[in-house]
Amino acid sequence: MILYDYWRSSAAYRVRIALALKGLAVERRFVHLLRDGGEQRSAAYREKNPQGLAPALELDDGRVLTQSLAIIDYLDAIRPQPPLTPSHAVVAARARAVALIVACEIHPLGNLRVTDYLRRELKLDRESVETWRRHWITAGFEAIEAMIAPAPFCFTDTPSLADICLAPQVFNAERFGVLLEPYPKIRQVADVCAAHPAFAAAHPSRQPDAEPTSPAP
Ligand SMILES: N[C@@H](CCC(=O)N[C@@H](CS)C(=O)NCC(=O)O)C(=O)O
Repeated sequence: MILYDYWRSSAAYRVRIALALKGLAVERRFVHLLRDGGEQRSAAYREKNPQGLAPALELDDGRVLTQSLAIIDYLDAIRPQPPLTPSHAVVAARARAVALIVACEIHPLGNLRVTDYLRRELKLDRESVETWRRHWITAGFEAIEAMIAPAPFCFTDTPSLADICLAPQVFNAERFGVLLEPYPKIRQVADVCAAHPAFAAAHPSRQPDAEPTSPAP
């Protein structure tokens, strides 16, 4: 399998965590989100992912999967151990709810193409865009803080989809200046994730395409 990846893509980061948890090795191809107007927008990459977003996972037969949560569901199906969905139905629903808050209601509002649109088309200045981004992260984190019950992961003693989505979002939040002090449970889960080898291996700073000094998009 080939993962189309970018070190600082938090959606790709989710897939990297899932791959590491499952012990699945993949070939990596890097899609630079800022170079040449964004390699994700190139015709060649859109043949892989018509949305022009990272990540994408190309299977050995050439078929391509997109959307990080769908890719993670696929990995869970082909390699059931360790399971990423809690066995108890209510806990599973709660874990998925946290994952969906991150993936559907925080991340898309601060995504590169959205913030580009705010700047270029709606003429918002940089500070206004950063205020927008922090607003939606904060709204999501307030809800997640009220929902999770660290055990020591969000709901369970092993990582679930909730943790796989939350840890990369915490990385993003810190990158954009959202302080975690008001969210002690999120902080606690993030620290537990950071100490887990699969999460550590997937961290942006550990990726071959990492650029520690590049500016925030
Ligand atoms: N919902 C998608 C989101 C994918 C996504 O937005 N990826 C970002 C990086 S985290 C991206 O490629 N952004 C490029 C752009 O906005 O142009 C998923 O979970 O895979």
